[in-house]
Amino acid sequence: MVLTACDKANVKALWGKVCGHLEDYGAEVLERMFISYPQTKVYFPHFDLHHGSAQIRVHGKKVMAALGDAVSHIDDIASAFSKLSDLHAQNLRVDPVNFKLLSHCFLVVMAIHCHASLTPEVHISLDKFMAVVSSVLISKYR
Ligand code: HNI
Repeated sequence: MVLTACDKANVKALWGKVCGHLEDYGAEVLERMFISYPQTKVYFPHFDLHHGSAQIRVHGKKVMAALGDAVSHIDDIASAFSKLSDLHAQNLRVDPVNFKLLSHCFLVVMAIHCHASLTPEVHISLDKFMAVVSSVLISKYR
């Protein structure tokens, strides 16, 4: 998956609308994932997963901040995410299918809160961006 200059510009522009709401949007992404795809909950046995959970908010913010990092380093996401890739592959051992589920929930949240910005072109750029981020995070599994 290769992001074009246009994809990068689209993702950066959208991120400008997201970065003030990392905790709210991040928590919503996770909550939607846990409700729509309950199998994802197995990785969080140590979390309170009820609506409004402080742990979900804290973790949602971390995930969104990491995505912001990827936006800032969009030309070299692999280096920026090196440690995070190690963590997901070697410690957390999250099955790769789950990245598609999280990415989908992320797109849903963007569609709800940034609907005016989420043109079909921006939607596709964001989808590609999440595919690149996910491929980096699962790149160290072998
Ligand atoms: Ni993920 C921890 C980012 C997908 C399960 N994850 C993190 C952290 C970040 C992060 C940041 C905190 C690291 C630290 O504390 O040093 N995760 C991301 C990103 C994606 C992603 C950017 C995809 C876009 N993670 C997933 C998926 C799952 C997942 C799909 C499982 C369904 N992540 C975890 C778990 C932790 C985690 C579990 C540890 C949580 C904790 O605090 O114990």
